[in-house]
Amino acid sequence: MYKKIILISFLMVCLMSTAIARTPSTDNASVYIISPSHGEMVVNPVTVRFGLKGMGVAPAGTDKAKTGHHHLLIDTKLKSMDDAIPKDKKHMHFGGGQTETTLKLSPGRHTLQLMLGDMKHVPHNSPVMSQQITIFVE
Ligand SMILES: [Cu+2]
Repeated sequence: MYKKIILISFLMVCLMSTAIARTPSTDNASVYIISPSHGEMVVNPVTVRFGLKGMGVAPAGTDKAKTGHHHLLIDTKLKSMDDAIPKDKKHMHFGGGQTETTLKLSPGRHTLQLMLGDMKHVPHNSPVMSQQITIFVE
């Protein structure tokens, strides 16, 4: 019984320490998609421009307060704010500090959302993310 309580306490401390480890964002931080705009009809290749206020852009791995790098979520939403952002076709990382990208998307409806991540690709506390916008590709 005691062993169980100790184990559960230990696991809770582990969970709390990962939450504490998240990098703080600034109160006035906001990230937004400059273009395209919500509801816009676009043609390939689609250039997406990233906007950031209240914090700075720094390449991945840079240990500097109030900075992060952009992530573009395509047709998906982030499931966890406590883990590193996945790296795949739907979760693009701009670890070089890029502030725009050019995509080739299949014709039809797509969603885009920007998410700032810290030097280890983990969302800040509180998370800095844009509205999810919908675009239509011809
Ligand atoms: Cu990243």
